Amino acid sequence: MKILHTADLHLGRQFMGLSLEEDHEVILGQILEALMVERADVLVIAGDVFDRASPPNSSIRQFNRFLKRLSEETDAAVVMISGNHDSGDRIEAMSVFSTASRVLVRGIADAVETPLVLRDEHGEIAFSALPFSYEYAAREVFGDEGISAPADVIAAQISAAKDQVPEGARWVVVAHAFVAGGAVGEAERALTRVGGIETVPSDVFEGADYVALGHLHKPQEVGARHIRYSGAPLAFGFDEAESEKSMTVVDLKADRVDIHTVPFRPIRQVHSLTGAFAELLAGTPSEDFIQAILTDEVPLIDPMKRLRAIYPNACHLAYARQERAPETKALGTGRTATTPIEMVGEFIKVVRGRETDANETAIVADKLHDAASGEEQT
Ligand SMILES: [Mn+2]
Repeated sequence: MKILHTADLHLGRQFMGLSLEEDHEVILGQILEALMVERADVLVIAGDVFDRASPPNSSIRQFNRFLKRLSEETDAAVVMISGNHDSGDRIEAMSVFSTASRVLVRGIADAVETPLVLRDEHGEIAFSALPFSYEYAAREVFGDEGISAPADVIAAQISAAKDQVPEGARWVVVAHAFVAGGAVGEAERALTRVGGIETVPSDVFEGADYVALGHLHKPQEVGARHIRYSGAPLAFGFDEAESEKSMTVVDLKADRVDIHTVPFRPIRQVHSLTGAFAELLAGTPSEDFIQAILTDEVPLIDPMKRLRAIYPNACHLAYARQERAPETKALGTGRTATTPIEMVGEFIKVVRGRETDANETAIVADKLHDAASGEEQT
């Protein structure tokens, strides 16, 4: 049985304010391609399908198109859970009409944890899909006031799941959690709302033949070779510059798992360039996401605009000697601004050295109103 393990798609996410819709489109195509090339029997998406509970309609449509192609162009079974960025109810909605024989979609934790059972030449394989759940929700679902940390939630879900695994079947667990020992980046949101320990010990998965994890964005194993994060398909920040993203292909044999990765080929990569401004301007033009760290001693005039002539997706600029940067001139001299209009006024005053006039204030007020009421269609 071959499993293609992915996670943390974060559809709808932006990179420093730039849309990743095209990047995601290409990545989704590569998942379908890998399913076919690898002849995978099952696609696993281990949570964080979307970047937020209410993703843009364009992202929902994008995912719907992906699911349609998945069902029309492949025979793969699908096992999918919600992650901490998802609305559990939104993901759960996709389970309503799914065929129990080849699809298991779970958005909301349940005390009855029925697996998807598939067969290969070696026998049965049970897939337990454990949706992400906060502690307060799990306390209600499991009727256990003692659940006070993510480790307790997973332990309750695992215990419910284990009961339902058929005798002699191999067992695959899909979960969205921070397993102790994993390397965390800057893009992962904390899994506990009240603070405290958010990690789960890897031995909670005792007895599983493979654990397909979501949450940490770097591809990695934790605690054992068969407990793995596939990682996110795209780098979402400059802390992930130059990192390679991949899917994990798991070949589940009778008594062992063979694991290899299939790299994603993103249309835009993430680079952090350090050097003198003149050197960077002489570099090879690129559409990649660029962060420039300038080593120049003297502040430059509008360096970002000139950089973007070579690197149109340059989106962050800093000076190695940060104290010289004109961009870091502090706001907050004078009294504290209290309303959005006052804040914009303070900003304009710092930038231009004079107060806004009545006409400018009216324009600002008008734009703020449009933004607040969501009518700005640009
Ligand atoms: Mn994530």
